[in-house]
Amino acid sequence: MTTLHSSLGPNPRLVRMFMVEKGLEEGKDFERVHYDIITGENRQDAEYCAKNPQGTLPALELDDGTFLTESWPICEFIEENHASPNLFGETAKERAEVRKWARLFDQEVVVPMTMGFRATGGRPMFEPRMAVVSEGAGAELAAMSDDKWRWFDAQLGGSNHFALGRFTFADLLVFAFANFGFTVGWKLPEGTDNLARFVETHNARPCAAIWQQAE
Ligand SMILES: N[C@@H](CCC(=O)N[C@@H](CS)C(=O)NCC(=O)O)C(=O)O
Repeated sequence: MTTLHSSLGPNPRLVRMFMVEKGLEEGKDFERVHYDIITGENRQDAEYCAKNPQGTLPALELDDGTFLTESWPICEFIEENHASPNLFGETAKERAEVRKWARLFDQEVVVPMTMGFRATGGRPMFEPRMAVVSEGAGAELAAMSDDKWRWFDAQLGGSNHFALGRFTFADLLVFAFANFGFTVGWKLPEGTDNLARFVETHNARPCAAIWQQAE
């Protein structure tokens, strides 16, 4: 059976949310193996690191032993094998639109937000495990990311979808990282009422339940 190597954190949860949206069930369609990233279990597991030299989670292990890493490409792999419901776009133009929003969010929000968190609130947890920037730089990155959340809020306007006028991977990515923020004490920045409505709306989706589950 396909195995999802998973842990605490937004990236494994993004993939798990994607699987829920696809109607894929844990125990039936895939099994999940959990790693305790707080104790560094993933990085101490030689077999895991041989298959994924980054040592990070998630990874998707296929029946033939293929080991896929990086959350977004894993989601695209799942999309190609489970066409319905479509989450990346039906045509080349649609896929370009969905990937545009996802790429913008990944670069402009996810990178500064996660680097900022690791250097500030998450510092005690991350400093012993990986290189983190100074607390001052972390605060600047967090502020840059909040500015971009505001930009995304303005782009969203009155819609609850970033692309194609329907729920896509771009929405899932934004929704997942908003939820990640909430779990670590972050709040949507002032002046992001559109995003607040977006989050409230998508909270009704079954995939939102992933954020209520203990690991
Ligand atoms: N770019 C990767 C990021 C993976 C990542 O940083 N995962 C975190 C969990 S959200 C992790 O493995 N942290 C533990 C560690 O780095 O030891 C992806 O999209 O999957």
